[in-house]
Amino acid sequence: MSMLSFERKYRVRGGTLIGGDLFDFWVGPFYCGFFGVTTVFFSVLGTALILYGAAIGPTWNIWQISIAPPDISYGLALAPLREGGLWQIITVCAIGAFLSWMLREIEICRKLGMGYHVPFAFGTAIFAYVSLVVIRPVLMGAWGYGFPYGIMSHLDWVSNTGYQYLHFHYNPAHMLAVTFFFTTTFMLAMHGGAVLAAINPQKGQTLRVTEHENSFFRDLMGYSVGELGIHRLGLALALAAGFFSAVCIIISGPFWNQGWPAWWNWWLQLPIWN
Ligand code: 07D
Ligand code: 07D
Repeated sequence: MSMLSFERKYRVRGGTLIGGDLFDFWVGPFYCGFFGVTTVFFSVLGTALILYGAAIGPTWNIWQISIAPPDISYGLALAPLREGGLWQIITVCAIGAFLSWMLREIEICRKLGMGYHVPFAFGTAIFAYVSLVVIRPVLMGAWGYGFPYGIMSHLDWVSNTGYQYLHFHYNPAHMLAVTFFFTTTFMLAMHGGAVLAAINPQKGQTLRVTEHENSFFRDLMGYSVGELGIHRLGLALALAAGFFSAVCIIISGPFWNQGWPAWWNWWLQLPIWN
């Protein structure tokens, strides 16, 4: 059975959240759906506005193009296009496109009768982005706290924002996020390695199965999290990385406005040291 005829069996009507049958069709291998249309709309408009911003800006150098948010003095008001208004509309387009993509994932899950794990995971990435350009700026009282849209300029923003808190590594939620990111890659490397070692044998060698992977880890360290468990663990670690990233930036400013090293003074003030 070719892949396409196999897929055709699952390409059923229904499961849409909005629009009924109107956009319930496929373009080649891609499902359309109402949210496919809105994704295209927001992405095309957002990209066109970035290109417009580049055109009225000083450079076409891909690394240096930057669409900056409004000055802090604009607060939470709308700014003129050339003074951050573009950034504001592009932000709306970006959030519109990301949410549309997530809702399209949900519709596909509904059609296939699958769980919502993938859209939930993407939702965590969207939450991290929204925490940077909406939640924290609103809590701080100005859109100017959002990051600029440029390949190098957004790195400058991360560095500058980090140093405003003296030493961002002392932010406890940043510590958790970093640890979860590192653990995610560690676990993925172990899992990828274990699967390849078992099911991708050299020519002439025998294929091994999941039980061999389990036995490997039981032999190695007395415990294997199991076939389903490793994927639960992977998802949980990755989601925690994104979640604590969002937390670490939301608390920087709105809930803690000194240097992060000073946050640890509670440790020095513990009564046991007296
Ligand atoms: C591999 C999936 C594919 C996605 C890719 C990204 C664009 C932007 C823009 C032409 C893992 C596609 C890129 C569509 C094109 C123009 C104007 C995901 C994979 C390949 N960053 N960041 C990068 C974004 C933030 C930080 C690279 C986006 C925060 C640091 C790429 C966002 C902070 C470093 C990029 C975003 C931050 C980067 C590679 C949104 C904290 C690097 C990304 C929407 C999160 C690295 C020059 C990658 C680099 C890098 C994109 C937000 C920090 C350009 C779309 C503000 C420290 N970021 N970033 O592989 O080399 O992601 O930068 O929030 O060192 Mg960034
Ligand atoms: C926001 C991206 C969302 C993406 C979406 C999708 C498209 C479509 C299309 C490819 C969250 C976009 C899709 C555009 C593409 C096609 C076709 C992901 C987002 C929705 N830090 N730090 C983090 C480390 C330092 C600082 C997070 C490490 C310094 C600040 C992570 C180190 C200082 C902020 C992290 C380190 C500093 C962060 C980023 C080491 C600077 C943030 C990951 C080893 C002097 C940011 C929510 C993330 C954050 C953040 C890691 C160092 C400052 C935990 C490992 C000490 C200001 N840092 N950092 O959030 O939490 O991904 O953002 O030194 O704002 Mg840090």
